[in-house]
Amino acid sequence: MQKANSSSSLIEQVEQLHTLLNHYNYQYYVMDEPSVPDSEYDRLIRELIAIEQNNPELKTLDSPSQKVGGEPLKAFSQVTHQIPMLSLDNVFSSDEWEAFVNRLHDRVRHNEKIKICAEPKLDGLAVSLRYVQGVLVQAATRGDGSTGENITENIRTIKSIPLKLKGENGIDYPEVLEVRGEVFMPKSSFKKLNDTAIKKGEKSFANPRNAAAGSLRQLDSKITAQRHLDFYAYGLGYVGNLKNDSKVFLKNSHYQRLCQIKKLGLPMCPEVLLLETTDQVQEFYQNILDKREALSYEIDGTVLKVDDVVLQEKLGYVARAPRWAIAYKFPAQEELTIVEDVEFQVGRTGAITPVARLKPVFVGGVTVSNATLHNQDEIERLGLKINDAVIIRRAGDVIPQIVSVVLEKRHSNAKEIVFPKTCPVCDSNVNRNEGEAVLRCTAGLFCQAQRKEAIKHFSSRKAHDIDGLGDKLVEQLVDEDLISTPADLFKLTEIDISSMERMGVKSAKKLIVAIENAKETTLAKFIYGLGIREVGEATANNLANHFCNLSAIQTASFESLQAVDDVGEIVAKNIIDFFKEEHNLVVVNALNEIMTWPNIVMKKVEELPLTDQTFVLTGSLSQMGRSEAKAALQSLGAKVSGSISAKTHFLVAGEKAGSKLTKAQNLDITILSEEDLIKLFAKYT
Ligand code: D41
Repeated sequence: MQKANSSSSLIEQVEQLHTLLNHYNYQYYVMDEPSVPDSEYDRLIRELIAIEQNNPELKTLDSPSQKVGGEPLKAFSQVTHQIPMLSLDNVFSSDEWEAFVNRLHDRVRHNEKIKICAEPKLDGLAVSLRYVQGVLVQAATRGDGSTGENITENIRTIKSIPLKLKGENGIDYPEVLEVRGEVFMPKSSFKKLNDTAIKKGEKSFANPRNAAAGSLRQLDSKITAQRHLDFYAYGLGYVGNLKNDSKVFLKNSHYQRLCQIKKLGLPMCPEVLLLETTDQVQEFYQNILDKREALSYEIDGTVLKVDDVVLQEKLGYVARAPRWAIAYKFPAQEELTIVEDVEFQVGRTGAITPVARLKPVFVGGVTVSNATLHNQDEIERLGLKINDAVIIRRAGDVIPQIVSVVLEKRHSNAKEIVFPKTCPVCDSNVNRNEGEAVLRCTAGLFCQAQRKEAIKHFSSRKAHDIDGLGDKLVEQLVDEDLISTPADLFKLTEIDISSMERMGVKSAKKLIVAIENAKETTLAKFIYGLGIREVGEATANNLANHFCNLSAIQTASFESLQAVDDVGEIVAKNIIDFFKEEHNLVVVNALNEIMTWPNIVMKKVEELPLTDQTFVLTGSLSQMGRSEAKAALQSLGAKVSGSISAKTHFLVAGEKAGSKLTKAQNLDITILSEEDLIKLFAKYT
């Protein structure tokens, strides 16, 4: 019915929001298969709430804004929560957090410090566990907050949830005790579950939360039992009839309550901390954010609770969320955006990579406008077309990925992605090697794009480290035909360089000096700098240590190459193919004339002091970079690995070393400080 003071377009907008949100809710809660990222859902619900606040007549009882969770599934019996399960409001920035704190102080006229119980926000499912006389009698999902589903049988399969509490009935715990917490699927179990599903050609889950939900909603608890779910308690529900004085159990500190629940045998998240003041929250938030990738379970923020239970009661509730608690969420790792175009980039080795140009979107803390699509197979897997709405994900330092296409948002302007028939840069033939997913330009250094990339690689920090030769300058120099191979760099004159855009005489002079200095190098850097496919720093080092001179590497047989550490059939073939190519030989020979490396016959690898010793580096080093330390170790014959195993001999632990340090300690691996490492270098060099 039309209201006098709401425009019909506003009513339409609200109706559209209802339809969309109800649909997304159904997908999320009933099907355990979200169709859009949480951030998109949050944006729409906030939009709806804002309209409702300004136009109360549009707020109906069945509005999605009035819902706490999902409708209960029909197949499980229903459970009415004796005390409703509340929801949490969100904040997304330090400003919003401070506004929350100010409201706390205003409301309670509390000028003293407010203690905060700080918890990670687990990305799982809220459940309520009911213990009567210490025995687990019922477990329910949150459902809509008042009524949930009876999932007792499924919960019983979770190993960390005790079927019987520790301690004595009526003394250590009350007659009736409801514990609330989050059921979640550890990252490792999630990965295993999805890997198996993919192998069997079955559908995989979008994230550990959906996998946990899907596993808890199994009507057959045998399936749940195979899913390896876990649980952390975060609060209490109904508590009744303690024989002595119920206050004995109910300490007035939320944190201490959690500790007490833990004593009864229920797990509590080890990251939970009691903070003395609200000022410490920002630091907690940052620490948890830094640890996020290393944690064994998925989290999407922190939950901050007024610790004092008396104060909690004074603060009370708004709608169905407490005023004394808030979720301070991390920036979303998944967002919705549009693929505006797909372009093809040619890399150093000729690989033609499709790159999606995105409508810029803020995700995982940065603005993203490109995402690699890897290859044709990936595009087919996604079923992607130009102009599609996609979910983009950026987690930690990982490059942004397109997770999926939101098919229900596809319009008639969706366009097929057409792969180029020839190289998009030089128009030469392209081919796709058998067994490989990538398309390659066959022109090698004759292709302008490959030339540019080869020169950038040659002058990069880990190769010849030519300071002042940025990517843009390389591109200009190649475009102006002043250089076409790395060897040409050494023919450049001050005049050539200073004639480039944004290049003064001073920087040209500096660059000439840097190029001159780059002539002095090591064999390992030289090999690395050639940019042979799949020959990275470590392999280049191994090749240099093994063969000791360039011509030995150039003429090595397929078999003798494979005698080198890290070199298998593929890398050996890449090396041979590289040196077979006439245009590469011209460059290598020219460079061989120009470059100098200590011409002493290098020591054979068996004679190096750290041969056969495996090192792992972790934490930050203050006196040198990690890659510098790695290269120095490798030059002494050591192997440097990325992960700790029983085969590791030494762990070099810098500042803020984390899980690797703990693991190394557990395995009794020798731990070296940065100082120890420097002493080691001093001893051998
Ligand atoms: O880790 C969580 N997901 C979490 C959820 C937590 N650590 N604490 C929570 N505390 C509450 C209150 C303050 C209402 C007892 C929660 C939730 N609620 C919650 N989970 C799902 C909806 C609400």
